[in-house]
This record gives sequence, structure tokens and C-alpha cells, in this order.
Amino acid sequence: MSIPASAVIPLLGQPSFVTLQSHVLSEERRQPGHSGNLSWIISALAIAAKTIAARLKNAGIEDVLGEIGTQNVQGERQQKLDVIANHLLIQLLGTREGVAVIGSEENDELLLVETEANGGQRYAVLFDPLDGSANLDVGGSVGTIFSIFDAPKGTEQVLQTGRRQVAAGYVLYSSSTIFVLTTGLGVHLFVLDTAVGAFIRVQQHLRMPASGTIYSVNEANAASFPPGYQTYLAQCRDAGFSSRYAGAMVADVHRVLIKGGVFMYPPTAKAPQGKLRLMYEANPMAMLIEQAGGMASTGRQPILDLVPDELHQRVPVVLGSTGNVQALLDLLKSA
Ligand code: P6P
Repeated sequence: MSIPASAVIPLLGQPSFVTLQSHVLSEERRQPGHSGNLSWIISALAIAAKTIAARLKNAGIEDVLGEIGTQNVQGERQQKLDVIANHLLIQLLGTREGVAVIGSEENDELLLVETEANGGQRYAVLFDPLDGSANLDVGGSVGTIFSIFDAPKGTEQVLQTGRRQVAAGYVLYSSSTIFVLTTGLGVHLFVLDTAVGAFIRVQQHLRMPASGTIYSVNEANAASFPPGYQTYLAQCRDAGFSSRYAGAMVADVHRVLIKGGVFMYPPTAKAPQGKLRLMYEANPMAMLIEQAGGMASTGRQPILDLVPDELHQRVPVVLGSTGNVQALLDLLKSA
């Protein structure tokens, strides 16, 4: 007697659950000529995320907090967990077939990976291993952000526009550990079930609100924002918006993705090109936001259309609900 799959689940008394792994495998199988290498890469990112989440949960008990006394290529003081997360990602990705090049916020140069090719696609993986790590000592949210490009010829194919990403996403380490992913077929959310040790899909094809009443920006820099930004923020305050800012891009963007509104890091006196990095912060977030029906701009053009000059270049960022972002862009144009 054959039982339809749909009838089996109630028999087992379990809700049907799809893991990150099975989701990615089924998506990759829809790509012509797939080799499974992209699934392998996302599997490595998931293992790194689970390991980082475990270390974060014990931070303070384990001696992993605080600075290590060195600076990264950005001139930012490195936290111990920045280095731990970075080494972990490089180690896991460096042994995955299909990874040709690795780029990290923590490393000045690109890393060439010499795994023997298995004849499948080869990729460049760029990441910010622990975004917002200054929040660690105060128990705040942090995240990992990643961007994946086709790179059959290695390094010469890393500096592509964000439009060419084949996958992008982030991990938010907060009240729960949330893996948010797009491979160009919509935005999907997975939550780490620590009892099972797997990321379980909780939402598919997320669509963000067309507008929102939350703005997210470091207002301490407001005096040096270009005029259009200042006008927009004054309009938000007059309209009774709420201001929310975690100081970690992953946490602030996740809030906008779920609740709508706008996140921005405008040009400032200290950072005339903005502070956020194009290749492993702005581009992946822009792909996710556009895939969820929102907008992501440098203030002058879509982030995903910007042709990069170098791996660590910075860019102003305005992203979120189309209604909010368009209203700001209109003011920037008329300023
Ligand atoms: P500020 C964290 O250092 C980060 O790179 C992003 O995660 C975050 O959005 C931004 O910088 C915060 O910068 O100048 O407001 O502290």
C-alpha cells in the first residue's frame, strides 16, 4: 500500500521541516549544469555559523572577548572573535571543492585556494566574518555577511558588479541564530535548531513591506550628512517615525527586511565615501533587499550596478522599503 508523502507527516506527528542543506540542494538542482559545489560552499558557511554561534554563547566564560591588540586592513582594532571567526571561515571554505578565491574584511589581499577542481563550477567567496564585533563586549547582536560570485578564472573575476553575485546572505547571531539566503530565487530564512544542530527553514520568498516607519542611522554623524539626508530625517521625525540603530549592519538590515523602513550609512566628515564596504557588506545586503522587493542605493545609483575598483572600497548605503528609499533619493536629487 503506498502512502502519499503528505499523509506521512501527520502520521509521524512531526511538522514538515526543510533544512538549509536540503533547500540549497533542491535549488541548485534547478540550475543548468549544476555540480553541487555551491551547496558545498553554503554547507561550509552553515558549519562556520554554528561554530561561531556556539563560541558566542559562551563568550565571557571562554576567554574570547576583548581586543587582541592588532588592527585589520581597515585600521579597525580586531576583537579576538573577529580573528577566530575569520580563521574558521578560511579553514572551512579553503577545503571545499569549487572555492577558487576567498576575500575577507580581515585580510588585505585575496586568498587563492588550490583545491583540485572536480570539474564543477568555481566560485569566489567574500565575507565579513564578524560584522559589528564591537558589540560583543556588551552582549549586542553581531553577524556574518557573505557574497558569492562565479570565478572560473580565479582572482580576475572577483571585482564584478553586485548584479553578478550568484548567492548572498548573512547570519544574525542574536536571540536566535538566523541564516538569511538568496541564490537569486527569492529570500529564505532559516533558524538554528540547536537540539537538532541544523538550520530549519522558517520562511520562503520573504517580501518586505513597501514602506515602513522605522529609520536606522547613526544620528551622531547627522551634522555632516549631505542636505538631502538631513531633510529626509527631519521629515521622518515630523511623521512620528521610530529610530532604531544597533551599530551592527546585519541587525539593522534584518530589522528593515522584516519590518520595513530604511537603513542608511551616508557620507560623513569622517567617511566621505561612507563607512560600509561594497564587496562584502553593501553588495550582499543589496541583493537580498532587491530580491525581497526593496531598493538599495549608493544615493546616486543602485548599489548592485556599481563597478568596483578594489576589494575593500567603501560606499554610501541607503536600503530598505521602496517607498522610503525613493522618498530619500528624490530629496537627494533635488538637493
Ligand atoms: P558606526 C560595524 O563596525 C559596521 O561595519 C557595521 O556593521 C555597522 O553598520 C557600522 O559599522 C556602524 O558604524 O560608525 O555607526 O559605529
